Amino acid sequence: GRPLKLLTLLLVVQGDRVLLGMKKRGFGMGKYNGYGGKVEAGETVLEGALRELHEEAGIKATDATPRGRMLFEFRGEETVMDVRVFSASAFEGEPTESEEMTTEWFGVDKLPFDRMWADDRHWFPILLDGGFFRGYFEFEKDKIVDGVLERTADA
Ligand code: 6U4
Ligand code: NA
Ligand code: NA
Repeated sequence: GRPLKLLTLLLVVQGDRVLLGMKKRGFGMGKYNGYGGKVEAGETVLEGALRELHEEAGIKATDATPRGRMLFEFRGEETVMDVRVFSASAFEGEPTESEEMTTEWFGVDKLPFDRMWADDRHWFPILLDGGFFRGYFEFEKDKIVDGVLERTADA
C-alpha cells in the first residue's frame, strides 16, 4: 500500500458550540476545520494534537480524548493521510488567531459544512453525539469520489 502520513485533528466542543478555524495558508486554505497537523518525531499522537491546537489556536486542551480515525486519499498523491481525530471540552487560555488559523465559535446547528472538507458532514454528527468512528474517503481535488464510514465501539 501507499505510505501513510500521520496527522491529528482536534475538535473543541463546549456545550452546543464548536471551535473551528479557517485555514489561512497551505493545505485546506480557505476551509474551516478543527486544529491539527503532522505528528513530529519523538511525540505521541496525543502530544502532537495538543501541540498543534496550542500553536494554531493558543489554548491547551485538558481533556482531549481519541474519537476516530480517518484515511484520506487524494487522486494523484503519493501518500494517504492517516488522521487521528480527538475531541476536547475543557481548555486553558483564550482562543487566539494564529498565522495559520482563525478562531471562531459555531453553534452545533450552524456548522459551516459548505466551507468545510466534504467528509466532515458525515462524521461530525457521530462526534457530536459522543460516538466513535472510522472511515476512508477518496478525493479528486476537493470532491469525494468514494468513501466508507462506520461508527465503532471505541476509538
Ligand atoms: P505545516 O506545513 O507543518 O504547517 P501541518 O500544520 O503540520 O503543516 P497541515 O495543516 O497540513 O499540517 O495538516 C492538515 C490538517 O488538515 C490536519 O489537521 C488534518 C486535516 N485534514 C486533512 N484532510 C482532511 C479532511 N478531508 N477532512 C478534515 N480534515 C482534514 O476534516
Ligand atoms: Na496545521
Ligand atoms: Na505542523
